[in-house]
Amino acid sequence: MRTPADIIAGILARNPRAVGRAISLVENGDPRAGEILAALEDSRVAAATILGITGPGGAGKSTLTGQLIGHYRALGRRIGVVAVDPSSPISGGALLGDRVRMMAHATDENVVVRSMATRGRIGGLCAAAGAAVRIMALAGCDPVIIETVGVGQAEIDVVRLADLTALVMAPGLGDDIQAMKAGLVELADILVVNKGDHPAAEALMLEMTPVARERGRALVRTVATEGKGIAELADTATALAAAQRASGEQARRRQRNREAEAVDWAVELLRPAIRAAIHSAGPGCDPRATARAALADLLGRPSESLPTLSEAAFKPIIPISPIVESVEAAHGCCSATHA
Ligand SMILES: Nc1nc2c(ncn2[C@@H]2O[C@H](COP(=O)(O)OP(=O)(O)OP(=O)(O)O)[C@@H](O)[C@H]2O)c(=O)[nH]1
Ligand SMILES: [Mg+2]
Repeated sequence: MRTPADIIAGILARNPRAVGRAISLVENGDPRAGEILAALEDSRVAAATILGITGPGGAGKSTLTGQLIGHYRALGRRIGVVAVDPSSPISGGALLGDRVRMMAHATDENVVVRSMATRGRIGGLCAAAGAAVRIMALAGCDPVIIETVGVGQAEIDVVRLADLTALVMAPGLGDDIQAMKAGLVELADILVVNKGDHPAAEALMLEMTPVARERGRALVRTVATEGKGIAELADTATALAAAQRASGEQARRRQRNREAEAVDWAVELLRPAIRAAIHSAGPGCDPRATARAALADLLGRPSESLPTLSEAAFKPIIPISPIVESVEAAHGCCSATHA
């Protein structure tokens, strides 16, 4: 299985090794990746639902993902899971735990699982994970689930990869939930209160009910460890995905996501040149000024033509507002609140 044509044939034949090989070629920037990526313009990829699962560490994302796999397998579906690992030493153990949980499906060839590292790159997740998701879809996986380990930026990145995103919350996580509410509640399509068996679950449901209603988001209560609420969660995702497909929202989001992926690749491509320009300019005493001068040099433009640092420096790395607008637009046409 050496040529791109062989690998593509293998993916179409649902060979898990071909799927793994294709993802590795994209991840490693292999020249053969281009031909494989071109093959992903396919009706099977368009038809599959890409479901993002995000939320703070310990909320139960992996347990829920395991249950969703079981649910979809019982329906005879083939499932892909891309588990995103921010590669931090802190979360290393968590990912290992996830792998152990996925082992329940390890011998099932209709469950394709791949862990991907963001390698500490800011916004670097999309670059290869987007391709991984589409490769799995081409191999007949539907849905493809993208699950993050609950750490910072990756939680937002996952929104850019998915057709729809479930934000998993749980009682007793404290400050994390507050942080979640600030940003991710705006971006998520489905709010999940997991650990519904916890004594404080009712309070979190009461807190989230008006939040979901105001924003027209679905709200689902689950007990992942017991499989409760899983069918409702899956049905909600299916209904939302169908509505998004019918309204053209899915196509809009995929276009947006492709653009975000292209931005990531552009930054990756520029990185060595930026590093060289900064190195040759010398360290300087203000790293921000050094960055600006190096970039101006690289672009062959006067530095006055670049945005000022006060404009650029404190903007979020991902421009969130277009995503929020797009999510709002989607919910305008398909608000399904199961509170
Ligand atoms: N009581 C209870 N415990 C749960 C439930 N769901 C998950 N847990 C437990 O919560 C812990 C964390 O679950 P995970 O599925 O690893 O959570 P996660 O969100 O994937 O965590 P990270 O990968 O670290 O971000 C585990 O010990 C689970 O068994 C639930 O519904 N009720
Ligand atoms: Mg996990």
